[in-house]
Amino acid sequence: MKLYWAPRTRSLRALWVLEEAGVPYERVKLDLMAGDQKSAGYRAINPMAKVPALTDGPVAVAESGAICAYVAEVVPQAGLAPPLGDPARGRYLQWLFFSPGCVEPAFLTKSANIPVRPEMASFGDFDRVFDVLEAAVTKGPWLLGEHFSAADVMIGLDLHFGIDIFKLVPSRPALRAYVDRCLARPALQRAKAIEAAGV
Ligand SMILES: N[C@@H](CCC(=O)N[C@@H](CS)C(=O)NCC(=O)O)C(=O)O
Repeated sequence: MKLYWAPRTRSLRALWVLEEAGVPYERVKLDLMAGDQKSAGYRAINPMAKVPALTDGPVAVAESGAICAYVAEVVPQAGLAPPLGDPARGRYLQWLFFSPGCVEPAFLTKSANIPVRPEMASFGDFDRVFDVLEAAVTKGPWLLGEHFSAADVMIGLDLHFGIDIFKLVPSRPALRAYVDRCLARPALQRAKAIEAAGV
């Protein structure tokens, strides 16, 4: 697999899931300031001209959530997704989609101060999103209980960024503890080290 990425972006999700998968992969760093993401060659991989994107032989997949799902599927031995037929797969898919479907628009509308009508917004309202996540991670250690999954990569980084970086989400004890469990994972530490080294 080949990961197209850039430091300090949503690429960290892809780096983390690949480090969790524990298989070799190649990294291709894009210089976003130089506009590498807008080249015709890269647009053939991700027509949105954004990072991250992943190729795997003839396969190309963009969107960080889809990359997490793809890696979990092609490296089943890493146990990053409940298999088809496992009842936990319902919640796994729910939390994977919750990140782009609910958390991202909640962050965007909050930070841009855009008023939304809860019954019209995909995410309801900001507080509801984080109340629901708080309930989901309170028992722990992971969203699916004892089983760490690719959904924790998406939601864990959403909460890390929302609390620690953007400072949009109040640091409630259960959310803080969950983020700390994520930050303690060696694979996330390796991903952050790769990001810091920029290679
Ligand atoms: N929905 C996409 C969002 C990707 C995205 O927004 N990438 C940003 C960096 S975090 C980017 O490539 N920005 C460069 C640009 O738009 O030129 C995903 O989750 O992968």
